[in-house]
Amino acid sequence: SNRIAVVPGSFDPPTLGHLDIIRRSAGLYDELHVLVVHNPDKEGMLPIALRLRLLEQSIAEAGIEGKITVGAWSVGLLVDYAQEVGAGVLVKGIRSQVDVAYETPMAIVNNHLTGVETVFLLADPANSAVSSSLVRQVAGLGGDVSPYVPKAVVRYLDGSSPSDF
Ligand code: COD
Repeated sequence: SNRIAVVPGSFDPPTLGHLDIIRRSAGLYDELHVLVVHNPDKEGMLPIALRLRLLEQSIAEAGIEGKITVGAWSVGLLVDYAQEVGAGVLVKGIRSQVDVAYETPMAIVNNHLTGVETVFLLADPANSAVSSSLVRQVAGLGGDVSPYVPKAVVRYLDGSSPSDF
């Protein structure tokens, strides 16, 4: 159904950019599945269970938990999960032409696979420089990432040592 959408990502860690896309998607759809997908091309920093917990806390602290389910997916195609939960839409955030170039072939292939549509939301310009990889790098070098991540992530990072990243 097109009233149910999946917002997939690595969320390693979740950022304010992710949270903005999640909040805006929740305004567009009746039911939202925020899905932590294991990306085989990216070596992860945080364990999947921790990303799930940080997402759940961030969503709850933003007060938008109503119609959102947080889950993880590591076996098989993203579109298989979408079919399983009856979602007709995948939502992706677009910061720049780089994101368009990365997302376009996936959107086409996913549509060919099951007919699922991909909806692109333009990133809030305030978040257009924010990425999980930048947050990992700044946190790993001991910098302040509080302008870029939800409070739950700040609390987690404050409790860990930079060498954990
Ligand atoms: N502002 C707005 N949006 C943002 C921001 C920001 N600051 N930062 C990230 N986003 C968006 C991204 O563009 C993306 O849409 C989403 O948030 C998640 O971002 P990341 O970095 O956490 O996740 P990615 O880019 O590593 O994506 C991982 C996916 C698993 C979603 C992706 O690889 C995917 O769709 N894989 C499909 C696997 C599959 O089934 N393949 C076969 C067919 S293609």
